[in-house]
Amino acid sequence: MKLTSAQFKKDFLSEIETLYSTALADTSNIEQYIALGHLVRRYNSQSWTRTAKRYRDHQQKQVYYFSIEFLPGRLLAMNLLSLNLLSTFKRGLSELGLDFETISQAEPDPALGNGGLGRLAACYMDAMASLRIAGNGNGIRYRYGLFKQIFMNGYQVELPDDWLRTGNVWETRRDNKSCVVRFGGNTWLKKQPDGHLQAHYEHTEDVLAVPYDIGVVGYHNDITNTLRLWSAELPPSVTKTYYSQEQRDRVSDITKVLYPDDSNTAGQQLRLRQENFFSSAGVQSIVRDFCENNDDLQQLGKKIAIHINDTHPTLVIPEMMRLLLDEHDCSWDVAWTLTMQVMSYTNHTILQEALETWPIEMFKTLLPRIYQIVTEIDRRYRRQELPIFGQKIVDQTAPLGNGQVRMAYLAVIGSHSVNGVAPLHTKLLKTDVLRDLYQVYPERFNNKTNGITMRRWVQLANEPLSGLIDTTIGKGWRRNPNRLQELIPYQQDDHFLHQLLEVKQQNKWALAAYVQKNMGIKLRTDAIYDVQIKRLHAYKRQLLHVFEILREYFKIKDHPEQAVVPRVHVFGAKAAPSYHYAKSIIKLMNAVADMVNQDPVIGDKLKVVFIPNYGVSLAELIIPAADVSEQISTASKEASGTSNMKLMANGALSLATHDGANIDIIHVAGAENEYPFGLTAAEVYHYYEHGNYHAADFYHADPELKRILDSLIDGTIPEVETVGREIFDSLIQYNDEFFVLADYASYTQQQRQISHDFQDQPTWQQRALVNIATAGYFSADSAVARYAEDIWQVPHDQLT
Ligand code: 26Q
Repeated sequence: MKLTSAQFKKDFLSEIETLYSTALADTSNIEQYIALGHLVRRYNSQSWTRTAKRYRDHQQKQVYYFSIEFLPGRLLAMNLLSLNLLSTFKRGLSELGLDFETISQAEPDPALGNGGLGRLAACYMDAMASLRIAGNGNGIRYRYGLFKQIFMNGYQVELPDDWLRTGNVWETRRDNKSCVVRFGGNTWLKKQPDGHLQAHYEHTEDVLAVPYDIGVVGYHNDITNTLRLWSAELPPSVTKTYYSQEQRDRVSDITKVLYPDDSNTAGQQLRLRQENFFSSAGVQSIVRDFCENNDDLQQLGKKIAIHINDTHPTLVIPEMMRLLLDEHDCSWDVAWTLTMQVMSYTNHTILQEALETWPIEMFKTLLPRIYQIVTEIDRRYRRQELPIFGQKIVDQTAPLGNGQVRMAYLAVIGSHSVNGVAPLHTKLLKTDVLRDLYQVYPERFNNKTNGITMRRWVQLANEPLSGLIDTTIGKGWRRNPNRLQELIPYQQDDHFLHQLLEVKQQNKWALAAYVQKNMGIKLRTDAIYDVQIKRLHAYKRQLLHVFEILREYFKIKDHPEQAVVPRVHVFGAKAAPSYHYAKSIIKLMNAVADMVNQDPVIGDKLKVVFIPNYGVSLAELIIPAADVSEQISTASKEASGTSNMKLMANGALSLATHDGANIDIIHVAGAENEYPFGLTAAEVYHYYEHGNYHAADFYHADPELKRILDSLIDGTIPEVETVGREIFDSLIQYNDEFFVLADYASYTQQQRQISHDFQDQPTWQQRALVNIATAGYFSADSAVARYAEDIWQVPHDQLT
């Protein structure tokens, strides 16, 4: 869009006047941010209206991406980038004596997700809009997002994330699109005069689902799609009658807070209520919309696609059946054919404990009609497949079994497509996690390797790098990240490599300034920035990284006179509040950081910074500054990983196991440009099969490793008496579930290699360049284009 900075300033000042009736000088950063938000909305409002109209006029097939989490990040700068207004706003504000960055940071970062799954959903929303796909998000408007993390005495403490306190400029409440979701009560079927069975309900608990829509702006293309987040309220008709506080709370509790676990824990009824709430509201609104624009239900599969992001929205399947059967008088067979045509499912996990199941008793009580339908799906599945596959396979794959509703099985049975998120992950779905269902429906399984939006993760987060790329190969890469490959010839260009190094230095300065200001730790910017940022999980093995720090620490203590290549270890990680072991590791990490950082013998040779409250905004600061990307999960445990891709695109070299998308990064950039190490998935499975892993053998065989482990329990590290023992025992007594000790030697060897290689900066920058140049392979646009072609069957813009 075209806008002069003079016009912008005029509009901005008038917005400030309208909102606050005061002079600009009297407004706070948050007020200035809100005024800018209003302005962006005003500039973009016609695009949003036009997009909806265009889709309707062309009867374009709609994609609905159902996800219980969305992690969009701050939207002001992102929307301005997409509208091509970023530089105009920056210039205009600076002419008014204001700093865009400062104002921008006043925006609350909506933490409506735990990690990779929620962020992937947000990257895909951005990609769909940019590819002109009629893509809609469907999720929950949590009143409180993921907890804010602080450290007290090195322990994680959780504070509520009151992100809506100052309002949300990006959302529009749409009361006229509300719908009612039923819970509990009794249900029965009554025969109609025409022979049809009609569902009846009594004593249900009715909840009003109110949608809040957020515009998702496509990149320079006049498209604005919609992310719809649902909020639970009391239905208006009953607010007049008396409702106890407890009953009111039961309703508002549904969308009060995001569950802070990223792997399954004991089935909580409230979680199931959340899942049914947004699944039911979303499907109701889709079918209502469809019927307003179509009169032939048979067209449903041609006009809409519903994507199930992990099992959390699986109830869209029985909910769609319920609407077609009960409200639209379809026969079972017609309803089932339509439902299957519409639904597709992505699995994001390998860990058995993260596969969602619900106790039948709870499920039946909370969702009686949905349960009836699931029972019928189960009965027909068994009847159809029993003669072909036999009792054992059918028992092991049916939606109902062992007293549980098995959500992943229901999702596979009700969808025409099931995909994993990296080639290894998809292979493991077929051979392990879902192997029996793969026997039944081999044609449904396919791979869709994850992707990230380069617009946020390079263009916005790393402006110095983006500018350098522009002046080197032009701006074509901004539309088509595959064109980053045009950088490859510059491997031989010393001037370019030097500029690449300067860009990295500049980004390190920015991170160092944040750390100095917020943590009081001074970092040098010529050190190796060694970064591990992700949820705290035993399988992600932050512990292995801590062992490397201890190894370096002891080496410097033993030989203070020896030269070392300085390093800064950067961590960001939240632990689920109920995950005791993960919280113990956080305490250990902070204790090691304090010990190292305060030791005068160590000085600035080695620093450890565990930055609290990791999230999207901190990722944008940390990733551009990284030299080394730690992706060190036990092989076979990380479905894909996506921060590995973000770090690669910003020129970090991966220190990585043969797991998830690491394998593909190593393949695409070339092993010579990364640091692969450790067991393969096959070797891990071999250990499982033969039961011949003995962690203690590694401990006794390697004196260096023994010293590190002993330091957890012998008083070397201050203040870890309890957690040190717990962690030591997990490795030696309980035989190291995630093979930390098995991978220790190859890991530290690569770390030594990194210290060696980093001293040759021209070669290091060459390799960084190859990572940047090949990262286009992991663009969300390419990933979403493949979903569009293979699964949703919707048209999309070609990348040029
Ligand atoms: C389920 C039931 C009850 C409570 C919580 C949950 C729950 C919530 C979130 C289960 C799982 C999650 C999130 C999983 C997740 O983020 N998985 C990651 O998905 C990424 C995108 O595909 C992958 O890159 C990561 O490898 C995978 O760990």
